[in-house]
Amino acid sequence: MNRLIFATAVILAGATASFAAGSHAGGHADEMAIGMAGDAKKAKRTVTITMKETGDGKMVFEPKNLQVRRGETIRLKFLNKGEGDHEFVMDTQEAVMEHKALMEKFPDMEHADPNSVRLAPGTRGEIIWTFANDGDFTFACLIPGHYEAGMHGAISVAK
Ligand SMILES: [Cu+2]
Repeated sequence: MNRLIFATAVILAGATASFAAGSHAGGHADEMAIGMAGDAKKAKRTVTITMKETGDGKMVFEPKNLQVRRGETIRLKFLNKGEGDHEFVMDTQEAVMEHKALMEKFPDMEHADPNSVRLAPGTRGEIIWTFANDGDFTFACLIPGHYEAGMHGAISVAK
C-alpha cells in the first residue's frame, strides 16, 4: 500500500513537471523540457545509437554524447547489440533520476512514453524527436544496475 502511494506520488510529480515545462515553453501538454515527438518529414539527420555490454562488465551507449541544434528534428535509430534487454530514455537529469528511483522499486515496470524505447537483444527501434529547447539533457538505460554499469549519456541542445 505504501509503495503504491509512493509510486503514484512520483508519477504525479513527473506529470506536473512535464506540464510546467510545456506551459513555460508555450507548447501543449505533450511537450517536455527536452521537446516532443517529431514529424518524420522534418528529420534531416539520422543518428544511430548502439546499446551493448562490453567485455569488461560495462554497459554502454555509442555514441554517448549528442549535439543538437535547438528546434532540430532528428531520427534517432537504436540497435541493441547486447545480450540482454536495454532501454533508452531521454529527459532532464532530474526527471531521469526520479524515473531511475521508480524503476528500482518496480523493476518490471514498462513504459510506452514517446521519449523512450526498450529493445530485446538484436532488435532495432526508432524515435523521431524535435528538441524544442536548448539546455543539457540526459539519456540513460534505467533497467536496474545498467546506469551504474555506464549506460548513460548527454544531449546538449544549443541555440
Ligand atoms: Cu541497459
